[in-house]
Amino acid sequence: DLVPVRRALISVSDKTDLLPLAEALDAAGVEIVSTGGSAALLRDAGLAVKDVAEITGFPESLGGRVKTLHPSVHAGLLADLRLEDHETQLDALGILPFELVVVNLYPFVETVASGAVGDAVVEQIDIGGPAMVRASAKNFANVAIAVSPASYPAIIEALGAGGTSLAQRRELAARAFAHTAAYDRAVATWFAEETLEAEGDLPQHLTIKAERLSTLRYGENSHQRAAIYTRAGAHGIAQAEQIQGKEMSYNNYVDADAALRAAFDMVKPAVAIIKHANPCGIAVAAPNALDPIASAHLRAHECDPVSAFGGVIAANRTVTLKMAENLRDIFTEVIVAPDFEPEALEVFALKKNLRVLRLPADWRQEPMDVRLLSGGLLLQDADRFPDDIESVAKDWELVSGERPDSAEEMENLIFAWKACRAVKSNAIVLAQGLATVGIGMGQVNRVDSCRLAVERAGDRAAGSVAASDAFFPFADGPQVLIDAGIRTIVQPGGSVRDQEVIDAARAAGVTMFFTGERHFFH
Ligand code: 93A
Repeated sequence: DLVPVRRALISVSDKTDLLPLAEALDAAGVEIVSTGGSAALLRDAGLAVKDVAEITGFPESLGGRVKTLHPSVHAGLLADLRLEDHETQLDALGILPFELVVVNLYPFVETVASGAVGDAVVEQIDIGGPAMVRASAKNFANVAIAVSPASYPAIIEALGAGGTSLAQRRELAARAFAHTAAYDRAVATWFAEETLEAEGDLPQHLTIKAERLSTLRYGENSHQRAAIYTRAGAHGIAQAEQIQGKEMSYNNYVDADAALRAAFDMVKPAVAIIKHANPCGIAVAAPNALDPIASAHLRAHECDPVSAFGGVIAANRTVTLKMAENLRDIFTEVIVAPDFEPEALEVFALKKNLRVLRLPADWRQEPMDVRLLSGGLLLQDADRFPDDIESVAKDWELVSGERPDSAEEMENLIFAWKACRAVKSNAIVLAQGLATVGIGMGQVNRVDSCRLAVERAGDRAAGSVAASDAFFPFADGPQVLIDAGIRTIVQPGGSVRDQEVIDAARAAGVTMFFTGERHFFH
């Protein structure tokens, strides 16, 4: 079953180790037939090569799309010389058979990985190559097909042994079909994704690749195993640098991410303090504050100093010495920020247990949210505010009372509305001067969230603005806010009882806006 090699067809994109193979073929007296680039390389090395065009009598055309797609090539690959009839027909057609085919395909996967799109990728879909590979592999009784430089040494060895063996050709054929199958799968995947992307759709298939970064002491509770995983190319909390402190826990990571969500929704210097994934204070720096981030922290802390004990803090600016000093006597689990003044780190160094995390330089909110379910998962666009929320807010529907007369009032209302997104539903946020003063979170009815927010705010409720993450189903919730002296309420609107809610606001002379957009967070 040895098939001596008399004629070889070479057409490769990856030209690694081609020369030693071609030299061995040449030395063994094998005739080499080859395509444009491959032929040029071999000729440059001084080897005798015949152009495919000489065999086909047809020039390489259409910018290379048609090179080897010709019966003179394919009859030479597919003829089964165990059959007398095939041999006679080849003779009659004046076609010579190939006993060795060396082909690897256009670098499709590499082209996609390089970031190419559209026609540039389509042009890298090899048609003639796979046709030759599959033809030769089907005809393994007569032809040896090499799709990878890794197969060359065994072929060189076979030349010396008088030809390729059936076992060798069969193994090469199996690899060849695996190669073209993988190639077509890559093409199909690209098409599917490109099409969905073009239609603005979510992906049909989802592969989330993550590598274990480290095991954690335990999970949410001490009897649960846990580890943190990092996704390649991501720039999130998982990639943050821990500068000091005890090992990060599972809950620390969850809370740190929640804190970032709240702090980075704000454009001005802002701080969020989180407990159990919920904010107990979010604030922007006071106007004209000498040390804006320190000011933001103190104001966030004042919202609920009791709950802030053992909190997780995120700042959206470099943490200053002043802020570090203010934190000296406040028990804090974690602080995460884009950076820290060296002097701030010196102060933190005295608090050995405090975990200090520096964000990756290109930290950004994830564009998508994933949540595991039993038997599947949920994927959604991340909940975002428009970058131009100030101009969007100009179009909020005023359903009761007067439009706030100062820009500061409006800014405060937008602040409360944004802060709502970081609070677990049902969320009610009371704010004054760009700082939360009362937060009602995670209640299963909205009126309880209103009561909680008002209770937390105490005498600060009067004169504050309120934001609700979703519409009020009844007038009872807004009534709690109104009775506490809140003058302005922002909410999505859209309840069947909107009119009752509007009437309650109007009766109290309270300003109410409908945003038309909900910000549930579960
Ligand atoms: O454009 S093709 O699909 N049409 C063909 O007829 C054809 N024949 C060989 N691509 C074709 N090839 C591919 O060209 C081979 O699979 C190989 O990857 C490449 C080698 O081209 P060159 O020898 O010019 O570098």
